[in-house]
Amino acid sequence: MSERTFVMVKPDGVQRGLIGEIISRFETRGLKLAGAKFMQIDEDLAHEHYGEHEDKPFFDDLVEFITAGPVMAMVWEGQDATRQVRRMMGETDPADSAPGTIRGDFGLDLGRNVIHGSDHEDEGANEREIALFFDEDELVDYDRIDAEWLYE
Ligand code: DAT
Ligand code: MG
Repeated sequence: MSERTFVMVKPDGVQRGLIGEIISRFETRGLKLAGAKFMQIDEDLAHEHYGEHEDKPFFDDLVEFITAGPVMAMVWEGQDATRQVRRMMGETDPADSAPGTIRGDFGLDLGRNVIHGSDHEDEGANEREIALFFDEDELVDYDRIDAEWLYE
């Protein structure tokens, strides 16, 4: 079933010049870009976005990291998009991520893992995160010209 998911190139990915490479992977996979915003996350948004981790010992470092520089926030759409993006990202820790995944190809350290994607095991996380970063009118509805060659 086609769905939208929230994806973000984190400040380390932006600073390391990986935006294009990461977008390219999702594009060539066949996912459709529905929205994009190059932005700076402030403290409040960081707390809301990572609210589930508020009680974790790494929370302060996580907030500091995600607000340390601009991010590329995006919405990608397609069949099973949330789970497929997570599979392309790899594991939370780049050190455990298989080569060929984004974190496995571009990261080494848990605290610098390049990319965020909505958790497919957390029901509705994709919709919640999209709403946190995007207004409805910032998302675009259109067809990719290759859609009939991507889907049976
Ligand atoms: P993911 O980003 O794969 O969804 P998560 O939601 O469990 O992982 O955690 C959010 C971020 O917090 C993760 O990208 C990196 C950081 N993080 C997670 N577990 C950590 C830990 N044990 N120590 C330090 N940072 C951690
Ligand atoms: Mg998560």
